[in-house]
Amino acid sequence: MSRSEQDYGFPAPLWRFIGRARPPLPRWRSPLRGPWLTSVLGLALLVGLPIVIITGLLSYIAYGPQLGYAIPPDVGVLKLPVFDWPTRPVWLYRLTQGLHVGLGLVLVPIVLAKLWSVIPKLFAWPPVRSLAEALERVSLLLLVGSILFQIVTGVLNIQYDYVFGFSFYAAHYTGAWIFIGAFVAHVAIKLPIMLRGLRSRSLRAELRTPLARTRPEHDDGNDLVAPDPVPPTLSRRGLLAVVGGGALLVAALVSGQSVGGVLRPTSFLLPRGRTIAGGDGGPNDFPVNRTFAASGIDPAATGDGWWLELAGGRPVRLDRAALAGMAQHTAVLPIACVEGWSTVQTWSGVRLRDLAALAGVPEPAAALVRSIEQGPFAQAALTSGQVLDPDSLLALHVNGADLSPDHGFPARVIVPALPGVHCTKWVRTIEFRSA
Ligand SMILES: Nc1nc2c(c(=O)[nH]1)N[C@H]1C(S)=C(S)[C@@H](COP(=O)(O)O)O[C@H]1N2
Ligand SMILES: [Mo]
Repeated sequence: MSRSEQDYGFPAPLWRFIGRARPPLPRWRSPLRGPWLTSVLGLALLVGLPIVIITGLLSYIAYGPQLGYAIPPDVGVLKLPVFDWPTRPVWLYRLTQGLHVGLGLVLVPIVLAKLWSVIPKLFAWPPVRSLAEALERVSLLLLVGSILFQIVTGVLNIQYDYVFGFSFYAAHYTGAWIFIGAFVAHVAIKLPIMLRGLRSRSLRAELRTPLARTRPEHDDGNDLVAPDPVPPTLSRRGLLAVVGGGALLVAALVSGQSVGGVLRPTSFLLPRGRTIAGGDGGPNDFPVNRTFAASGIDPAATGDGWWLELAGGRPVRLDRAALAGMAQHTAVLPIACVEGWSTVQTWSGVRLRDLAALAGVPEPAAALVRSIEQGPFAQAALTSGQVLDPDSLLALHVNGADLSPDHGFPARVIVPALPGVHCTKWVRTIEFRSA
């Protein structure tokens, strides 16, 4: 027991009894644990996690929940004040979602190191010593449980490994709010302790301290410093190098899927970062999420008999030749998937606003796009601003060639800054809604 009995107002005999009743809990004896180390790791997370939180919430808003087709469809009391997701800059969702997934992964080694640094507290005896401490420990249970839950569900989702029997979106969104609440409470409680911890040692001096001169930290009464430390086998700077190196390694292994270019082939570990549609270096040779074969669409449905239906105003039917006969527009736009990967290509086709005008709804309040495909990606909603942007297309071509079946032939939606999941492929119907 690292604290004196007077601290908690227990009568001395009771305190001695509690001490003797201690079960054989593991004793944590690393000489590296202490308030300074925990504070340094905490500071890194205090800077990084808010970015992951905010970009995650922005992703929910980017789905356009106000249009009624977002996932999760119903978030109950966890509603956010939403706004129409802009179409400029065109790389907005690429940036926010690349950061959410990429930084989220990069922080995993730091989260694990932080948990390692505070693990003695999990085994502190007695487990609670006051009501305030009991409340704090419940909030820590929520904090640690929710961040591990967010990491596990997030990683499984970007690996397309839906081993859990619940909706990823609903679970990750709910988990996010539990984490946000616990995180805010934790920062409020610990900020002064963290600042004191940071001031207790000099980072520069620590980075110059080799193993031979590594000594345990001064105990600030927070149960982190081992009462009976073993000799160090690693210096504190060595530990920071392992953790920082781990974060950098993750960055090197995942950033290629969002940054692209020469870094694309480095995105090992991620299923869509390196995969390419044809592998032939041709115009359609860029990452594909769901192949035509996987969509289960009958190939006959996308052949010569295919037509596009415009609804909501004057009903119009257009076959591919009719669409190709309309004014064509070309735009260089990213597809940015919610799973973090993105790819920038040169798309050509008919402007969505021209199709809206043709249908007699030149100023639509929204548009609902339906695919030939059935299932969760069968429909997506667009805001007025997304329909009217001059670069918003029903694309027929990519990089000068016909879209390949995998990329949505005969026609797909591509809209600047729109989450990839709403860039519907194998389009059947566009319904323009009046105000
Ligand atoms: N009809 C249909 N459209 C779709 C999909 C799909 O599975 N079916 N996948 C969406 C997703 S999740 C993304 S990120 C983009 C880009 O995926 P792609 O590479 O499969 O085209 O297309 C979107 N459009
Ligand atoms: Mo996606």
